[in-house]
Amino acid sequence: MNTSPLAGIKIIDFTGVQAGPACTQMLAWFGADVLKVERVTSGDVTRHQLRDIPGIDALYFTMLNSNKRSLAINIKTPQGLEIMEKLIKDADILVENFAPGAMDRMGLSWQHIHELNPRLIFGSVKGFNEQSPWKDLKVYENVAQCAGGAASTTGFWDGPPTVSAAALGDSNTGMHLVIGLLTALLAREKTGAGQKVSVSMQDAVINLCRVKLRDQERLERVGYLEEYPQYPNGTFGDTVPRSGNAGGGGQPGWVLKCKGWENDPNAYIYFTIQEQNWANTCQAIGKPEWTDDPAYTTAKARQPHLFDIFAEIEKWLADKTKYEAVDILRKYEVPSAPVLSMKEIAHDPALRASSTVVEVDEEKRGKYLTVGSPIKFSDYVPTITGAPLLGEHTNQVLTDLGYTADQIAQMAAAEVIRNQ
Ligand code: CAO
Repeated sequence: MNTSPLAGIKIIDFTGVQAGPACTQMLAWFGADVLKVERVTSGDVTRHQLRDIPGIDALYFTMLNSNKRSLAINIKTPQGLEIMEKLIKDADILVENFAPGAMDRMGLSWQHIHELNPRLIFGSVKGFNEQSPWKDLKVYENVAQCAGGAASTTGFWDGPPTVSAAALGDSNTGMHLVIGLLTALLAREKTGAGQKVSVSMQDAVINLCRVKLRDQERLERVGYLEEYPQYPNGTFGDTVPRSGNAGGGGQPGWVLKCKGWENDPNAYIYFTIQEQNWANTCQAIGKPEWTDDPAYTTAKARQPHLFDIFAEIEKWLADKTKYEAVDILRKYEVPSAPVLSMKEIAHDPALRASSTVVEVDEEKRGKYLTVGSPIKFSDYVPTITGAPLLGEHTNQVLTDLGYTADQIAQMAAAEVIRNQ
């Protein structure tokens, strides 16, 4: 019980910003020994971005680098490269997400890494895959959301393409890489060999936008999408339009106003009309007469006046808070949820109890909130610790590699390394 599933797996975390760090952080939560290798000058750029306390590593960094150790070395020096090569020879996984070509320029091509340690699994994140005409581009979150089809299909039809607040380009790509790395670890059990695992941000976004690709195919075949607000009175072009808050599957849904919406931007619920639950839904919203009315009984009959139905439900919601409404709807098995603000999520006792949101106490920063593992195991509970200071573990790592105190001091003086 509570044996770390990845105990003994050594990971070199040569990543920055969000996509790579999100991947290695999750592996650290699962018990891997994750060593973050950073620039001596200032480390991962997120240490300094959007700081809320002067001189203290930003939350952007701490929320993506918990449970890791930090080694600060200049790989562009012969000694720095030598240290990295020693680490590679002894590691199970190396993960990087630098700009295209940066690894090669540092003398760390996949071919060289594979020669140094044929068992090592090499994880790599780039904006675009190797076949892409844009494979040389540097990419951040929203660039990937736009190139992956998410932006063109998000937002309202009369507004511009819209990006999501969810990190579909960054953390999502990191999660895809986690799956790839664990799969390669299993494969290594059989073959003894490591391999390169690549995930591009565009591909990872497309994977999450699969229902929109489904809709493109349907649109090309029949010329309309019956679950979209544009149906039946609006017009369809030749590409999947933005559909506001419409449900993405076969269950129509919409964001509906609740009591207090005039002053509270989040006094809304998401309401889903589940095909097989229509009779219950009518009971729940005080419209039992709709149950057998031919204008309402089937999904097809409801479709042309779906927004009139939602308007009626909003009348029912007018004197109910979002929580009261959901409490009623749950009794009738209507799929619904309150629209939660980040403030509500931050202070939600249930999310704390499940360790989905956790409080960490760090020596310098003090207490702060961060995310915990969304993956729950029956035999393992991850413990979320703080993030390392830049170079906090440099001395320890170099000593373990066999360097003497004198050598470490010389390297620190020459700025080959940085230690605390
Ligand atoms: N020692 C010496 N040099 C180091 C080093 C170390 N420990 N760590 C990094 N560097 C160097 C790199 O070699 C690179 O040098 P060159 O430019 O001379 O080759 C340099 O630091 C900067 O690399 P970078 O990739 O971190 O930074 P960037 O500003 O050029 O690009 C980003 C940032 C995110 C756009 C780019 O890394 C990228 O496109 N990555 C792939 C996609 C990705 O993961 N993006 C998501 C990031 S989350 O939004």
